Amino acid sequence: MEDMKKWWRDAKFGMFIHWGLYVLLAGEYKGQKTDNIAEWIMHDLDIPVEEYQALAARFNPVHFDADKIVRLCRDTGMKYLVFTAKHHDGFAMYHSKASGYNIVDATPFGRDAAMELKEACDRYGIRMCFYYSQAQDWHHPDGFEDAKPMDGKDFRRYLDEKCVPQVKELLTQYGPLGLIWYDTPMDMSREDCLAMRNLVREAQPDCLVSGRVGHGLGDYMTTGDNFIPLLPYGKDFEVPATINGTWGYSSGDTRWKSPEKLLRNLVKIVSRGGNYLLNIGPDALGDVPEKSVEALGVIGEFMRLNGESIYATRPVPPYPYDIDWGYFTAKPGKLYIHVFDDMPDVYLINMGNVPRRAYLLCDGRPLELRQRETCEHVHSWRIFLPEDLPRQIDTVICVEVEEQDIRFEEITD
Ligand code: H79
Repeated sequence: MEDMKKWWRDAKFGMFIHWGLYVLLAGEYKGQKTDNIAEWIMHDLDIPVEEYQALAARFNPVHFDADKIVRLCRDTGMKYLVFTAKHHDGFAMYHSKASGYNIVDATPFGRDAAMELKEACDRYGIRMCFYYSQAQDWHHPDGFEDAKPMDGKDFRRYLDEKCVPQVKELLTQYGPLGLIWYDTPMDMSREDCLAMRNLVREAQPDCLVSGRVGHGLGDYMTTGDNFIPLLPYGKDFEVPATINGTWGYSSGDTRWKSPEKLLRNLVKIVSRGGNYLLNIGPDALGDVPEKSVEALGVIGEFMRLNGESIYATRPVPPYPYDIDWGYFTAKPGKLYIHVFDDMPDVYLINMGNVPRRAYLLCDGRPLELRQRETCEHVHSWRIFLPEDLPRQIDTVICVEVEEQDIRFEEITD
């Protein structure tokens, strides 16, 4: 069990892809706009099932290029890809036999996007994973819809007819998967949640299950959307996050996070022991928004030079002082200091380790390291940064220490 989680724990960074019929509306229906996450438009604007499902006849994203998307994933330094096989709207973005309401049988596009992505993932060494909305289904009459009462609904019938067969299809039609990303378990019973987990275990024992299977039955904790734990959490966790203010493509959304902010989030999450699952939302033609491509390009550049300070790192115990200039990550015998501010030097106060040497990770340049020349902190060190520092959002210093584990001592008087 522990072994099956190693790839995921070391990966740190994954790509989420939200893509479905909702991209045709891009946040607007019959002149009405939604400010909410755009993949919720069917629910939020009360679009009747018959009207929404008619979108399928218009779905023809001729620019969709799985190879290009997976190259973007690889070039950003992301190690796994989670694709929305079925979101709450109930539409399958893969070739499903269990329901004709799918991308191959119900659209002029007629291609299995999931298969194309899986094949591209195999080419580039990326783990393919599927998102599947197991409780909410706004197309099937017996699925959950938000928190609406289930009176008169036969949830079991939905599970038997659609949900279980579809998850089985995903687990058998696409080869080995990294994980199944369940979402919003709503009021599902522990027994039903357990059955959804066991479905995965039986078909693919090495495939992980996200925290949102419900009742704490996942292989790791999934935080709230865009929520980052404050401290090292002590257990495996993943933060699903958007680059702007929506998961599914929205033409009006301008809430873009800067590349600096995204990189800071990645390092922050990794420093606290988690994974960052960052979303892109391709549009109705299958194109990834230019703003997203640009931002991911900046992160990719950082990762190419500094990936060692991210992948397979472990969190460091909390630093005993309140700093806002950066974060720490670690590997056995190595402390990585992520410096986001312009500073001439970095102090390591109350360090529990003996540093051997310090160097700039991006080019290997040695950095001057001195024991701090004051009497109040014996175990404190100062590292000098050169003036001709390469311009980076996050300057990473590697400090090699004599001990395996990185420690900071508590503050004493
Ligand atoms: O797939 C993405 C979201 O669609 C999904 N999880 C991520 C990964 C998600 N499902 N539910 N939620 C997120 C919480 C939804 C909250 C809201 Fe709403 C939906 C706020 C606005 C629209 C429901 C309707 C609550 C208020 C109005």
